[in-house]
Amino acid sequence: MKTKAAVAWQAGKPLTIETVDLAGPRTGEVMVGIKATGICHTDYYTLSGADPEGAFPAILGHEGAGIVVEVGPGVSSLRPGDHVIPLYTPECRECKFCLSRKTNLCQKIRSTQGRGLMPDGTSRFSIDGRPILHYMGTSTFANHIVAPEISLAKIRPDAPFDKVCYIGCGVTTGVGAVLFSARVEAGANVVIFGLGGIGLNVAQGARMVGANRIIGVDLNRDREAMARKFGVTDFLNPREIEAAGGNIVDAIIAVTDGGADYSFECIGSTKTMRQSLECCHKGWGRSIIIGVAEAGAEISTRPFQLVTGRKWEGSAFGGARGRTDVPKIVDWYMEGKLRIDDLITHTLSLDQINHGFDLMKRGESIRSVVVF
Ligand code: NAD
Ligand code: DAO
Ligand code: ZN
Ligand code: ZN
Repeated sequence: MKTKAAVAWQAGKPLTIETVDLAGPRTGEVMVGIKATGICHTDYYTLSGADPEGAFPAILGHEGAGIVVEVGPGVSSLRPGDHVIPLYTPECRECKFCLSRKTNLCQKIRSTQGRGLMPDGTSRFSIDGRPILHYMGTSTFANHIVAPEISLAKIRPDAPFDKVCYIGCGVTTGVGAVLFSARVEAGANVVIFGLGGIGLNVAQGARMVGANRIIGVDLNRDREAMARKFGVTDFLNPREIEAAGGNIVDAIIAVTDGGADYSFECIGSTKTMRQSLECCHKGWGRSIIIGVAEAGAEISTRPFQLVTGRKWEGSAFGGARGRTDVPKIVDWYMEGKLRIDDLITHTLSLDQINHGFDLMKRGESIRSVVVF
């Protein structure tokens, strides 16, 4: 079939809207009509050329929601009409990683997904016979996609696509990091570095579990009002603290009577990753790295920070097992336990998608959503 998509032809160039050929689903695959997609920092990271796995031409996008149109042979858990959220972290429930119960990083289709291909090593997208690569197993900047069954979470049919698409990455990454990766307990002191599309969701996750102080750190003072709405109790701007002769780590240690029980780095800077570890409480504080740093970057600290009980960890897709946990997160939103609407600051059409990237680069949006 023919469908419309925003195609990334090469790194650093704007996307162009094209009519794309999409081949039907093969064994274990499902065709989905995408109804809405968020634009995430990671799409920009790949488009900029900084992503070592980034390959072109490709159809980016990994934060979508839509409706099953057709299922291929052997598909048993989905049928046409089901509402779904595509998963860049699949859940096969049978690989060593899934069976370990220690990680959400299913590896069943990792090697082909990382090369922009379906599990059989080919692409379903093409233009004039030239293959166009998939992206993160999702490619939600296309009006229709084909994805593996294990990369689709079935969600309730009354959830609005233009809001719950954000659960495909940002909401789950932030809220999940608190609930599934760190398992923050009520009464804990939480520090969040970076109050953007991910950090604000860490904040609402921390509020959900009954954290005590939720300290938000951001250079952009405009983020304070929104952060307070999402649970941040204290806002710290490192530039203002430095201008007054202090430093952010000492400021956090002072506010928390010794340091954070949990800190979350939601920026992707190795400098703030170090601060995120060193602001942790001696003996037990845990620093969870969510931000993705530039390729080849390295982190450092004095090893004595670890000897004295601070822990450095990471979280991908919030530690969520997508097919199991994403439907629950959609329920939490529908039950009013999570807020999404305020975070979606811009709603755009597909042909405005490059404007969505510009808003994100200028720090003017939290989330832009493209509606098909
Ligand atoms: P964003 O741009 O919306 O937010 C980043 C925030 O950090 C902004 O508010 C900015 O003002 C602030 N900031 C920048 N430099 C700072 C500094 N030195 N000190 C304090 N604040 C600073 O980005 P986002 O969409 O929230 O994504 C954050 C990171 O998370 C990115 O690196 C992204 O690639 C990554 N990410 C990780 C996962 C995962 O599963 N681990 C998933 C999605 C995104
Ligand atoms: O299993 O090796 C692997 C890759 C897992 C990918 C997890 C991606 C998390 C960070 C990237 C940001 C996603 C939007
Ligand atoms: Zn994302
Ligand atoms: Zn698996």
